[in-house]
Amino acid sequence: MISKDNKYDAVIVGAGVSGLFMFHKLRNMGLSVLVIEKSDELGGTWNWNRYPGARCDIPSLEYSYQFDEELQQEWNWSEKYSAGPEILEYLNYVAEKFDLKNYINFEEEVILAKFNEDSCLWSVSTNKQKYVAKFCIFATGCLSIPNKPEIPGLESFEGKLLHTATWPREEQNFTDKNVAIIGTGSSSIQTIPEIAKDVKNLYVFQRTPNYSIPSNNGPMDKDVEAQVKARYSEFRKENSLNGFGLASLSDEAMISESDLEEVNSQFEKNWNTSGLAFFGGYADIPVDVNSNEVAANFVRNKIKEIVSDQETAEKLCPKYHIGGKRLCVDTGYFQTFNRENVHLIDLNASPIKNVNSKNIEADQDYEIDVLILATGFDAMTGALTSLDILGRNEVNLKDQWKEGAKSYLGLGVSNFPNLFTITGPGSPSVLSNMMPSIEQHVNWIADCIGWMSENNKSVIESTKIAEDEWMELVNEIADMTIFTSTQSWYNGSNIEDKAKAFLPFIGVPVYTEKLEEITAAQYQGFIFDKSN
Ligand code: N01
Repeated sequence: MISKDNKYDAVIVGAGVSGLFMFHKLRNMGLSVLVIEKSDELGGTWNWNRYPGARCDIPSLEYSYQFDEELQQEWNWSEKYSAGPEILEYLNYVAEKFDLKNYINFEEEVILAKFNEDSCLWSVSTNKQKYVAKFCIFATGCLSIPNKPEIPGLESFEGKLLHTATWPREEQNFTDKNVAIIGTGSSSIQTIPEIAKDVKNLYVFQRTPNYSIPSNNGPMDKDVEAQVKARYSEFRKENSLNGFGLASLSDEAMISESDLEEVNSQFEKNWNTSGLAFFGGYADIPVDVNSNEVAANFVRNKIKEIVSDQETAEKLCPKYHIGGKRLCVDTGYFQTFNRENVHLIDLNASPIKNVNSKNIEADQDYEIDVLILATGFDAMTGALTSLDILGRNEVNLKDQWKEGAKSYLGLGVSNFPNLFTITGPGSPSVLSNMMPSIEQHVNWIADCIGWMSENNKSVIESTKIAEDEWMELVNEIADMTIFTSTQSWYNGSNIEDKAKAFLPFIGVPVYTEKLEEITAAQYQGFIFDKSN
């Protein structure tokens, strides 16, 4: 299948969850396909984010491929929430089972993709060679370009500098070390309890606190697993009908219509069982600020119950709407602040003045051996704007998106014919269970390419008008929720100079309905074989 003249029907960028399945689909259709992967290993997110405690906060039985019945029956997860290494093992198993690995060019980085308007082909240049392909598919993930903020003096630090999103493969020994961590998002919340066990001192530099729900993780309940496996496709279907595409806790119950005592006792149950699904525990938490405040307050009270020192507890209590920033799921995060070797530094009260060769200057000097940046990602667009993608008239995608990313369905972009993005901006992606959302996009792209072939179409492109209207809808829906009320990576606020635009489509079932309607109307909003 590897082409001798470097010409392919499709080039796929990235060998993570989406790239692997995309390759499998297109190869089964008889297309010649190449996958290009920057790393020397497959796995995407799960290959890069190897920090201690890395774990999927979506239950294992949901965070897995559903495209192959035999696969979903034969694979057994060891825990309710899988740890990063087990997910990586799973992805390698999938690659082995479906013979995917031999068609991936590892340690190769795409630096330029350019559409040729005469030939209607993409030329894809890497750090090693150049390829030509009819379709160029970006399977580069939503959270893959690390955010490395400007921190004064960081370059003069002489100790070990780590980033959670590019964690080294070798085990890090923190025994008796003084360690600082900057950032308190999901990655940090997962890694802090693990690192705190070994270090001499852990200094947590927090700018904004986060809401976090206990994972209540444990070994996989074999009865639950058997029940799910006995009706896996129905289970998946049911989940796809819930707003975030996840197994839901409740139906349509509203806090605004419920007795507060009952709500709090229900929250108590949810706190002990639910993880992320806590947010969907009542249908009005995402949309009604008063109901949201009831849920937020419940979590704040839990933090104050768990953390002994009330000054620290107060600092750990978020003030914004719950869910405004991505909700976190933890294993003993707040409890960790009861350890004597863990210290919380509130950057709002005392910002970092400077990082020196061996210390951080804030309210006082903190001598450190290791500095961990847990500062997140250039989310949703970073992987597409960190290289040059040139479409019609050599327009660069990063310039086209300067005022805010616009995409049609998160799948196609005007001026970029035959280019597809998997879980691109404007699709549920990060506000859904990524696994089924990825499969939905991969299936759609494969079907679309198949339809084009059957109907003698060679070039597909979304129209600007369809794209504009789609992004208006994305924002209209988001404005009905609490998601736009907070500065977050959902709207680009975490990256200096990035256009502030809310990018995920909220609501898996509505998205699916619209996608199906558009497809049934012969890909309404896309044009085929446009003359140049
Ligand atoms: O990144 P984040 P993350 N000075 O952006 C702080 C997914 N994920 O890697 O909020 C000081 O959430 C920043 O502060 P603020 C999940 O979707 C999934 O933790 O901007 N602090 C924030 O506290 C998640 O949401 C899993 O004020 C600075 C932190 O750094 C997403 O990845 C596991 C700063 C960044 O938090 C990202 O999570 C882990 C500065 N200059 C992650 N700049 C799963 O389980 C930034 N910060 C699947």
